[in-house]
Amino acid sequence: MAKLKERLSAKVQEQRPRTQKLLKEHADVKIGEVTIGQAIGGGRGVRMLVTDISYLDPMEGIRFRGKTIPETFAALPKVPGSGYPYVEAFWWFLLTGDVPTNEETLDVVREFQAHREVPAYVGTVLRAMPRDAHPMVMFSTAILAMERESTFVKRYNQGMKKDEYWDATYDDATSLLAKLPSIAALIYRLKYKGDAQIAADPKLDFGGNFAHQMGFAKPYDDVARMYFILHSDHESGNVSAHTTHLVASALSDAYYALSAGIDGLAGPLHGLANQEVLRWIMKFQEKLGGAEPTEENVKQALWDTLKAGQVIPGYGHAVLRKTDPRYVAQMEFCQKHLPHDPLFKLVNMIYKVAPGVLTEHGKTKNPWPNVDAQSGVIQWYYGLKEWDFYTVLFGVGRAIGVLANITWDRALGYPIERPKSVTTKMLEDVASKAIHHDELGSD
Ligand code: NMX
Ligand code: MLT
Repeated sequence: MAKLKERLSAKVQEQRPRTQKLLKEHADVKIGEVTIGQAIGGGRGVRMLVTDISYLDPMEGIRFRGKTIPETFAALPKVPGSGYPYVEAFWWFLLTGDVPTNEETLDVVREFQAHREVPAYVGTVLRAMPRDAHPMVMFSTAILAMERESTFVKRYNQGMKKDEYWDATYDDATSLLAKLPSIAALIYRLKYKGDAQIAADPKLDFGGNFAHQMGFAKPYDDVARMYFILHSDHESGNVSAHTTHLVASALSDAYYALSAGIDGLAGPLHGLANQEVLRWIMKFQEKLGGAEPTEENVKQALWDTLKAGQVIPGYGHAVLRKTDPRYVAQMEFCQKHLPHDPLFKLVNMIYKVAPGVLTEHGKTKNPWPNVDAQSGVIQWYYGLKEWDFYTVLFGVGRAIGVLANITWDRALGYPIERPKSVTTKMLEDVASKAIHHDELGSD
């Protein structure tokens, strides 16, 4: 058994009694209440999901297993000659909450290498798709096409016991995750490089092999490692994580669940915002027609966007109320590696101006930038200029978090998700005090 699975098994045995005790002895204890505004308004602030893998504080931003982004990068074993950790070490850390040793990390590296090969039929499926299919459609389709590989389904059909579900989910998650960088690179080279594919290098790690198969030289391997870790998890309520969790709760396997989660990530209010940021910037530069960007013309373009009834991509957040620390981490990377890049300078200028414009506009609860405002600049600088591919990069990273989450969902026996609906008339009756909310029933 892989070292990681062994450790995870011990953690599962430790954690299960805690969840069982809460359910058995404290199931009626309230952790909040739901208002009409929350029921209509996308469940904002409703505490109804449980995960120990990451937590998002509105002011501080994300912590992975209790660690901030800089603490996470500092703690995990680094790839030799690289400033960034192995993605494989991060996977161990998200699953177990423990920082792996170098030896443990290399065990995961070998496990991923053993599962890296993408079935040939995935290429056949992707090549049969229209060449103008969006890369996110191709990514989701590739994942879904591999569903026939699911160990969970095979074992389920053989009568697997409920307390073994996590074990089969772990196997599916490992096999799927290990293939994602190669699938992403296959899509990239198929769509933009005339289908000139680059074979995997069996010696390389997750991030290193991705850079290699994409055809980008160093330090793109570090960019990839940083990018995948930063985008991995943002607690459970975001659309991609919640969708993956929801679909998996029906015991749909990891392939179905991740493919659905990726579909959610493809929305412009979620992960697609990273391509929208680049699109906005390119349109803005086109309008300038060679003139220098200034705070004044940036401000004007932001107002034009708002007045046209559109959102400023890369700004705002459903939970965060300050600059996203993932934005800061990428900004610091740019300050170190590409301080004089014109696109980076422009993004900084937008950062200077946009929060004021959005505050004056007066709608958004958070005028500060999120992860997507900065991420395209780095890709562009290193030569990845096909911005409609950017959300696939987000998707490879997000898979790490959501696959860790559904493994734990099955370990802790979380049931099928099925919140209750009410009708508009019921809300009107409660609002007018014609009935008390207790009369709506509790199921
Ligand atoms: N530009 C213009 N208007 C905005 C923006 C923005 N960046 N952000 C929020 N608003 C508006 C929002 O559309 C809403 O308007 P209305 O009342 O007319 O419906 C109002 O402000 C209140 O929204 P909030 O409560 O502040 O935000 P909410 O939680 O509903 O939505 C986002 C959060 C992230 C969907 C929203 O801020 C947004 O659309 N941002 C731009 C797209 C983006 O960058 N998404 C990426 C998020 C991160 N990710 O990767 O997923
Ligand atoms: C994410 O990383 O999922 C986004 O920031 C959106 C969110 O957390 O709601």
